[in-house]
Amino acid sequence: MRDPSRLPTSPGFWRSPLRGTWFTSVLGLVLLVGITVLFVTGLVSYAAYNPDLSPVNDMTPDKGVLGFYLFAWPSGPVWLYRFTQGLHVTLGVTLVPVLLAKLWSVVPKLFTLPPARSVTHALERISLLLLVGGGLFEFTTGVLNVQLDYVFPGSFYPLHFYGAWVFFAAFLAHAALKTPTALRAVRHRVRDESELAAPCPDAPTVSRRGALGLVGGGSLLLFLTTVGQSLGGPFRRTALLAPHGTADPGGGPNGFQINKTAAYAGVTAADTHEDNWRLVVTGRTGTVRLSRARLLQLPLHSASLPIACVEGWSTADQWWHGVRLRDLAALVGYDGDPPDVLVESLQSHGAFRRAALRANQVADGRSLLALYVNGEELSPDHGHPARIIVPAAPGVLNTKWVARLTFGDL
Ligand code: HEM
Ligand SMILES: Nc1nc2c(c(=O)[nH]1)N[C@H]1C(S)=C(S)[C@@H](COP(=O)(O)O)O[C@H]1N2
Ligand SMILES: [Mo]
Repeated sequence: MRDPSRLPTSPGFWRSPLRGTWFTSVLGLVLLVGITVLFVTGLVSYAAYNPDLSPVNDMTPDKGVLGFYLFAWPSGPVWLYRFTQGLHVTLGVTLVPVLLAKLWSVVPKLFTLPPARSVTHALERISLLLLVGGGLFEFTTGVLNVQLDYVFPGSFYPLHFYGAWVFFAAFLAHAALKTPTALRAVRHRVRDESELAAPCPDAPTVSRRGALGLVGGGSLLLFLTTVGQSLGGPFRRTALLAPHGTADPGGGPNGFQINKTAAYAGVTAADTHEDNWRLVVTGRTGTVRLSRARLLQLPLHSASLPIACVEGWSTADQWWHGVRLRDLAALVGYDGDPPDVLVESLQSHGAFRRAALRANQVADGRSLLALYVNGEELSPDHGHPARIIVPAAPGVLNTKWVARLTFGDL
């Protein structure tokens, strides 16, 4: 028998007996559901930042019409962002083996020659380039951001956001073309009528079902070693693939995950000392400066709320104690309906040193300028002497080491 070819552009080069419409279709249908959920939860996460409220919240200021769907992020249920973003990150990590297997299953198609037989064929191949490139790009940027802690400082959000739209457009076109084939193949167990089936296959070393089992097993393993970071509490220890919380929070009331430490933020003990620290609150009736002692004379309230980071990790509910944001708004002339607020921290550099909260978040009685957590003073790394905590909001909006609150319509 003559060796058909040694070049990947020849169909004979590809020998795996696993390739065929059925195998590709099963993986494709899993991606169809999974990637749709990823796209929706991703857009939801962007909306949760309230980027249309103030430029300080917006990580992708050039979004233009892509911001058409933005809405006022609600302040309940308290676990809302914990759920949507935990789902986004956990599902993204879990789908990695499925994506890689899907690409492997169609790789002969990427090499076919001539590159384009007609204009239509050329357009189709360009859309496949955007699909494959976009898919790899979105999964890579997502995983790098979660795993490597801002490898691209400041620029991750626009890359991942614009990339998502390009990828999803190509994905929709592909899904529209292939879903009928995929459903037929899975229903009638069609196997090898496709060009994907190797013309001279090697002897099988694993069945197609066995190969799917391996992919599923890989996904399950990734799921089990990731999901704990979104459950928090004792489950965090099972999140072997979650390198975050490298600053050891220790035990006790402040013993939950830390994002950026006080040292990282350049916030010193002198800055936060009672003698030096004042909370500056500005509003309709002017500015008041409150010492910690003065703050403690205001009515104190409690709320059980989680911290849920964009990176996918979250904590179980912590018990926060402090001054309600709406009471602080009332101090500067907003009785009744409080407006938006711009929150600024002592931190002088870094993306998350300030954030804007919407009126609906300020009005929620569970939104606090917290001074205590779980019955103890905030530790330096959790934002001593005072931090924001808002129900259902992404961690980014829970500014630590607060120095200044400016109430008014933003
Ligand atoms: C990240 C997502 C995806 C990527 C990167 C991807 C990539 C590809 C590529 C490059 C091809 C070969 C080009 C062609 O035959 O026209 C292909 C074929 C195919 N895809 Fe996808 N795909 C994805 C998602 C999906 C989804 C969601 C479905 C199901 C609705 C699907 C079902 C199929 C089917 C049925 C084929 C043809 C198989 C055959 O020719 O026998 N794919 N895919
Ligand atoms: N000033 C300031 N506040 C901040 C941040 C920051 O970098 N600087 N990080 C935010 C992010 S991204 C998260 S997830 C939460 C984490 O809070 P924790 O470290 O107390 O768990 O703090 C938020 N508050
Ligand atoms: Mo975060």
